[in-house]
This record gives sequence, C-alpha cells and structure tokens, in this order.
Amino acid sequence: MRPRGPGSARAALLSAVVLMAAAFVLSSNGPSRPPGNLSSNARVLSRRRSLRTLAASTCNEFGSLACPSSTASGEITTDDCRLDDGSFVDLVQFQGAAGQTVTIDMTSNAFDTYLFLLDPSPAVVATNDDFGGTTNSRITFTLPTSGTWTIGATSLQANQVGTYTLTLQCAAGPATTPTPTPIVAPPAPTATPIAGPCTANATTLCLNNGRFRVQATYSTAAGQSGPGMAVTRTTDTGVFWFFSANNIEVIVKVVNACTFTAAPRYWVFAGGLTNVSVELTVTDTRTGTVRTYRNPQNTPFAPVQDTNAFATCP
Ligand SMILES: [Ca+2]
Ligand SMILES: [Ca+2]
Repeated sequence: MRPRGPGSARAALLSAVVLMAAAFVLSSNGPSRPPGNLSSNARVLSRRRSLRTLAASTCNEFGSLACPSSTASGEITTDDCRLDDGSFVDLVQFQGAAGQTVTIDMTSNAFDTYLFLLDPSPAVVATNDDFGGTTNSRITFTLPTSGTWTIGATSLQANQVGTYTLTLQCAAGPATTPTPTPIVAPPAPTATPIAGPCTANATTLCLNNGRFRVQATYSTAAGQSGPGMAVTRTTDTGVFWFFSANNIEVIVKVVNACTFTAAPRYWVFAGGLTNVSVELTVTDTRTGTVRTYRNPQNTPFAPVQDTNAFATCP
C-alpha cells in the first residue's frame, strides 16, 4: 500500500504511523540506528533499477559461491560499484537449480548490511535489511528457475565501507518420489488430462492445477513501473509484490466452479492492498481465453469477484 496525495484516507495515514511505530520498536531490539531509513519505496526501486544495470563481472571481487554451502569474506570499499543512492555494492554469482531453497546471510561488524537477490534475467526477486534482531541480513528464497543467480551485498546507508561475510546455503528441492511399477497395467485414462503450458517463474503464477497463467504489472503516479513478483501460496491462490518481498500488494485465486450446473465456470477472485495502477492478466492456457482486470491510478484496489470469468469448463 502506498498512500499518497490528498485523496489518501485518514486511515491510511494512521496505519502508516502505526507501521512506523512498529518499525521503531522492532529496530530498537538491534544495534541502534535511525529506524526506517530504507522504508522509502522510491529508494528501494531506485536501488533495484541501478542493480540491474550493473555487471556482475565488474562488481565481483571474490568469484562465485557454490551450493550446497559456501562462505566468502568481502569488503565494501569506495572502489566498488555504486548504486543510484550512493551505496557501494559487491555482486557475487552462484549456480542455482529450480526447486532449491537458498539461504543467504550477510553479516558485518562494520556497517548495517543490506542484501539483494537477482534471478538469471536479471531482476530483483528478494531483498532484506535486517534479520534476527540485528542489522545483519538474510534472504531465504525458493528458486523457480535454474541458472546463474546473483547476490547483491551492500549497505543500508550510502557511503558505508568495511568488511563483511557472505554465506550461501542450499537445500535440495522436494525429493522426487519414484513411481512404483504397476503389477497390472493401469487402464487408459478416459478424461483428457489438463496440462496447460503455464510455466511458473518469478513473475508468473500457475493456478488451478497449473492451467491458468496469472501475471501482474503496476505503475505509480511517480512513473515507477514493473512486473509484479509472483509467490504461489496454494494450488489455486497466489500473491504479488511490487516494491519489496515482505510487502504484498495483490492476492488472487482461480476457483473451479464447474460443478455449478446452472453456470459452470472458473471464477477469478482478487484483492488488493494498494492504490497504484495495476493490470492483472489471467489466461486459460487450455483455451487461450484471456481476462484482464485493471485498477486505475490513485484508486483503492476494488475487490474482483468474477464468477463469470471463464466459461471454459471442464
Ligand atoms: Ca567490494
Ligand atoms: Ca541491515
């Protein structure tokens, strides 16, 4: 939610005050520092944009990290690559496999750390400032795709330098259960299997048994824009974040209501926690049918309860 402008409700202002108070209480548990300095979405976006333009090869001082576990010591210096906000950054790559859950820790006694994770495209898919009541950082993330992933190790504040330690740990994806050999060959399936070509990735949800592709884009009144970052919650439900991974903006589900004999349909329900411009696109990958839902700029996201979304049963 990004309350802005005179149209913002008093409730939004109140909730912002409550959030700031909560942030202060949380940060007061760790080493002292001015709270909430990176709460500005604009600053996070600026960092994300500038990170994308940096080349890992020229901003990397100690090679790569490797699964299943590795540690490296680095130093933020004034010779390092620099983000738009004036902070220095080291980029380090690792090879990740789809389904792996990686945990990245950055610790420093010299400065308040900040971590980014970029996917192979490269786009920022996760960030973290503080973890565990300290000013150190941790990202835990399940990789949706295989390839070369990049860690951005930087400081919360501009012009910070000093040594730090970076640790990568990788947990294997869910084990593949071997298929038992049937004693008697199973009968041929009578129903056509639903196996849509939806492929989940950092910006794509595949809902309702992978049949419906759901993507989101956003833009702000200040001209910031990009894809929503997708996080699957259940087989039918997922969420998108725009500005940081801990700040959910839209939740969406696709429900099979094909047993409703009066009007068999797939339903699309969505809720937003935002007032920026959003375009939500839902595609039935089995039929190619597309439904688009738009939220105008500076408008509280209205509930979507489309019980007529897809007349494409079964
Ligand atoms: Ca460095
Ligand atoms: Ca930090």
